Amino acid sequence: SGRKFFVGGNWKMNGNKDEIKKIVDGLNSATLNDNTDIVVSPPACYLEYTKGLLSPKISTAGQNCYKAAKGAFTGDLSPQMLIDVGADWVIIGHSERRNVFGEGDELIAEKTAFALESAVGVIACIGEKLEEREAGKTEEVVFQQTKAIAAKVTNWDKVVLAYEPVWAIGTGKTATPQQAQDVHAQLRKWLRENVSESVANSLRIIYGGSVTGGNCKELAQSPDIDGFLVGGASLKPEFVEIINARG
Ligand code: G2H
Repeated sequence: SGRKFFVGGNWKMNGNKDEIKKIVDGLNSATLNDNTDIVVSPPACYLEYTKGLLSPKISTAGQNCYKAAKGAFTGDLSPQMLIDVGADWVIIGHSERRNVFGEGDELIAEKTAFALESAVGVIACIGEKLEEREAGKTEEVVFQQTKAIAAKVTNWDKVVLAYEPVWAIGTGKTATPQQAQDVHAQLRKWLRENVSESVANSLRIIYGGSVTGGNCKELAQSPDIDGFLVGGASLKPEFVEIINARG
């Protein structure tokens, strides 16, 4: 496809200095595929510590940020702060931000635009809930989420789109390669019709939801799956197999 494989490790609200040191030692001593962009996303308070330990081959990402550089926004942080502690990326609109913290499409789109303007790459997350899939609304939901983001993005060079069906997140239920491929192909078609041919061809669309060392290789064969966003398994040694899933 010409699209460079991209694997992100979303540590969510896990880890402490001891555990992070062990995870990073494991990554630094592993043989990692040079044809993969690798990013890890520790809790924000450990971004600088993690960056300081990591091999320069691996980038870091925030798990969230706000849509302003600074100000009276207690408890939040800005893309400028992420850059200041060495992060190149930020995850925006993860299903836990949407569903636990109530973030909607509009806020997610505004955050995405502001992070990009601030020169932070964005891993923008979308995905349907189980009841939406069962009601046959998967495409409608992911198109609406993508449309909100697309309305505010002018340059897609530093965007990665993560398709994470909510029913597959942390549940041990992975989408089958065919289910994931189908949605990724539909998203690419949507981008072709609503953004541009070149964005449809170049944008990395990665899959997330219970990716493991055991299922990553088969998922990685699908032509429209350009990598993974990995939660639970990114805290474990098998993350290396996932990074190297394309071989
Ligand atoms: C989906 C994924 C990482 P997990 O949230 O973003 O987590 O791999 O644990 O399902």
